[in-house]
Amino acid sequence: MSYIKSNFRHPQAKVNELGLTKKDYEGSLSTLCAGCGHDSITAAIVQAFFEMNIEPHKVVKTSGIGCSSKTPTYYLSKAHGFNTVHGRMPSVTTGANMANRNMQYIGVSGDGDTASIGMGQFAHVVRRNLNMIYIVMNNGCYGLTKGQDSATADIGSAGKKGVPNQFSAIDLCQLSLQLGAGYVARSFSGDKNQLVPLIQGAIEHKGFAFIDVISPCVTFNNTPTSTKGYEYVRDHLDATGTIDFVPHRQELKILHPEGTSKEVTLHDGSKLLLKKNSHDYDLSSKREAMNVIETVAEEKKILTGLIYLNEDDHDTHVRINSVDESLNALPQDQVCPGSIVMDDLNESFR
Ligand SMILES: Cc1ncc(C[n+]2csc(CCOP(=O)(O)OP(=O)(O)O)c2C)c(N)n1
Ligand code: SF4
Ligand SMILES: [Mg+2]
Repeated sequence: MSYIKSNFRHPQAKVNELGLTKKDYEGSLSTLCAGCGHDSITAAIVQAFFEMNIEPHKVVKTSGIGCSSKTPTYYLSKAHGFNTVHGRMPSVTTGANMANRNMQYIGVSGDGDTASIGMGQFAHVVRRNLNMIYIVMNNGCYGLTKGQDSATADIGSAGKKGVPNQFSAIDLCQLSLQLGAGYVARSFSGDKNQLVPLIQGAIEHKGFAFIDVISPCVTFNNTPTSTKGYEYVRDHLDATGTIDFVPHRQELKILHPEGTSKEVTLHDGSKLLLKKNSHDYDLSSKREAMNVIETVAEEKKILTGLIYLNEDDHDTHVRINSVDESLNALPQDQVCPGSIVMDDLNESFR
């Protein structure tokens, strides 16, 4: 069920380069619990796309099943969307992307949707390096079905029922790194300043961009004994550094005086400015990224920020050498080989 929002627009509301206001990037009113971290991630997605001047109808938003997977209803109402079966968001997004590579793909999922029922699909969409943003709204539980521990719940962590989780957690950033993702980041729903530029960097990245966002479930997993609750997460954050996104046309010096930041140039010439903290390692080194995640986890902290970036890898379309045009733009003789070719093909399998 979704509720209709008022259409009122403040006459002086800020507009972007397309003449659109932030409201044009929103969706229906959220029906999630008040204070749910997922709503903050929705707000960050709205802001990121608004600031990047992306036409909403050029976006495809997909999701699986869960409170997290309901959120596409709350952003980009003019985008194309598909709310798939539980854990099947990757395959549906892959199909859409294969049919039309000229759209911006954003899939959102939950820790249950990704790390349990959808694990097989997740592994393969990463290794194929599909050009998409994949956001996991990670609350360590199955929020929609009343808070059971998920596969990302830390061992010993206890939600509302007070029973400590017995099993070790899957770290989705480590897994993505191992499977070959070129853009790996982690953030916290309560840190919009960090999350918005991370989403903007992911939009520009050509290939699979993974963002694990710790997003507390206020109803079932926000207790003092839970390692995914607001208080615990706030007290245990350890960022790789601060981050700013600079669109390709904007002057760098406006944001940072020279010498204080490390620049990473993205595909279209946009830049990510990273002000490193003590974890000063080579972002393009998978080994070093793995090492820093492990080191911070051993200190019982949560590493956030951009963790790994490899801009040189080829996305699925380059690897399979597919056509540039979307399939619906191709003439009939190119999409249909004709009965003679089909007969020959069938014959070759006999
Ligand atoms: C095939 C199938 N199995 C089980 C369910 C029940 N179910 C609905 S949502 C969900 C888990 C949701 O957890 P998560 O993906 O972490 O999302 P959250 O609600 O925590 O945001 C489950 C098991 C289902 N809808 N479909
Ligand atoms: S049950 Fe938890 S995850 Fe679901 S909307 Fe409520 S707070 Fe959010
Ligand atoms: Mg969850």
